[in-house]
Amino acid sequence: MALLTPDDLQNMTDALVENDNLVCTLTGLSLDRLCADIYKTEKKNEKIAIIPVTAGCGIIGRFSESLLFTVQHFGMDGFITKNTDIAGFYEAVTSGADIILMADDLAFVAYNLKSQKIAHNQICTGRVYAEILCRMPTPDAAAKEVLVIGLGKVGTPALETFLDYGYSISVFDADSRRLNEVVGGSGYRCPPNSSGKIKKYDPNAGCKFDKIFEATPAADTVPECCLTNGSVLSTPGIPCGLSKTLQEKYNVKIVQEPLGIGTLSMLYAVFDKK
Ligand code: NAI
Ligand code: PYL
Ligand code: MG
Repeated sequence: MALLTPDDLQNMTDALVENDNLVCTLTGLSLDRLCADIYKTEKKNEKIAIIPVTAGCGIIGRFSESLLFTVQHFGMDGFITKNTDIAGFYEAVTSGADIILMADDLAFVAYNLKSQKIAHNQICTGRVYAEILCRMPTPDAAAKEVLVIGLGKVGTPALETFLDYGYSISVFDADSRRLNEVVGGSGYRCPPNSSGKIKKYDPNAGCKFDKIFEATPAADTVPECCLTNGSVLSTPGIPCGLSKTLQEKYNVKIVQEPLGIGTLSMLYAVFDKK
């Protein structure tokens, strides 16, 4: 998994606030209302413990602080444990935490200690960034078309969401084996390609997309030929897959933030049902 750096998180607080406003403009729902509606859950004064983890590449500067900002920005009660790792887990439980957030190099999870619900960052991130596109009003209800670039652990759960909403999905991944797996509807976590709803993106076909989802660790993955004026790009991928030049040329609206949106999605995934 591509690991965040302290630099990635430098402007995270501003980015979360700006993206919350943009999502509200695009979908009519603030990020927390959107997540409540996705999972049909609600927050109920849960106490959220954030445990810094030293395993693997260790503590990432601004990581725990960014999680705490997210929790508090959306009106929840949170704290960072003074201890790390197992001692931090003990501290969280004995301090009365209801939910813990913790990440090593392979997994970032939210765990509800009372209900035992668990959520994974990659799945919840893919879901919420896809839901943002699905919940935007589409002028022509029949034209449910989306381009998905990057079919890894974040992009694949997004496909399930697009299929649930009845989208026709054009897909691209630099790894041709992965691309073929997804189009064939087999392989790791691949949703079945029901009724040929998932097809390979053909850059020579001249298709333009109002809605684009990107989840890769590479830059410049969004080609000019897929853009139209006012396209919306929903992208958890770091760095951004669209150059500044193309963003300005096509007036692209970009939903992108390095950590908070996915974290909020994880928290609502483990809250209790409404
Ligand atoms: P992954 O490694 O599972 O999947 C990435 C996919 O992108 C792979 O299938 C790879 O073949 C493909 N890819 C790489 N370069 C490409 C290119 N130039 N063109 C097209 N496809 C390309 O990674 P994962 O976990 O799905 O993460 C994707 C990105 O999302 C990473 O940048 C990661 O840091 C970021 N991320 C962001 C989060 C957020 O909250 N903003 C949360 C989780 C991940
Ligand atoms: C959750 C992010 C999104 C992108 N890459 C993922 C990542 O950076 N994971 C590693 C998180 C490690 C956190 C570190 C700490 O500070 O507690 N162990
Ligand atoms: Mg990218």
